[in-house]
Amino acid sequence: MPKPLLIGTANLDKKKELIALLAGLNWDVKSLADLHPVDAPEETGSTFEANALLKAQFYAAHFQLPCVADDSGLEVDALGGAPGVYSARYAGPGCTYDDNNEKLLDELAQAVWHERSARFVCCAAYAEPAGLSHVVRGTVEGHIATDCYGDDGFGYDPVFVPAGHEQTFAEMTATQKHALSHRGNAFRAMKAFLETVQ
Ligand code: ITT
Repeated sequence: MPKPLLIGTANLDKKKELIALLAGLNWDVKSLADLHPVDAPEETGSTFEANALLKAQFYAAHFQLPCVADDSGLEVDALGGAPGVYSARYAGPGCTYDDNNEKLLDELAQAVWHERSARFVCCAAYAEPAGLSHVVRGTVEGHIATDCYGDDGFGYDPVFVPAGHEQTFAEMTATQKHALSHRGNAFRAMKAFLETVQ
């Protein structure tokens, strides 16, 4: 009988990616939509690791289920690593993905290609109600495009061109993105860990 594993994210775009990335595991994968509603915890950490662990531990304790969560975002070198852990709310409270991309493109308006280097980071955390936890990090290097391109994916995908490619993540299929992405890298490592604690 597979053990239950909760995906602890309130972001439906991330949830869709995590379900795809965790496919094939011998765990009974559940999302927050399968359980009673709960407010997301405040992300008070200053690192992706701390926030990923905080979310996994919060949902694991609240639902008394083993849980995986991710904290992720975009680090732009010319902006000193911003938006970083503030990626979701870069353009202010209640902002949309489009607001964030518009702000980012404005900030980089004067930057030429080699000044537009950036990376996506994803820290994935696993936590059990009894206390066992495990955190892994995945990254993907790339550049910020000069405009938005493509309709797939979410968040900053229309402005992120992974290194060695000419299309943004939003111009790629989900399968192509997962093969390269920060979340793909983090959750391939997490999947290997989950196979050992089943
Ligand atoms: P949860 O905390 O409930 O998981 P969230 O959206 O608040 O949802 P984060 O705090 O980790 O999650 O913020 C991640 C933000 O970083 C996300 O809202 C996007 O703006 C951006 N981001 C992360 N991964 C991305 C990806 O694969 N493609 C594009 N943007 C991404």
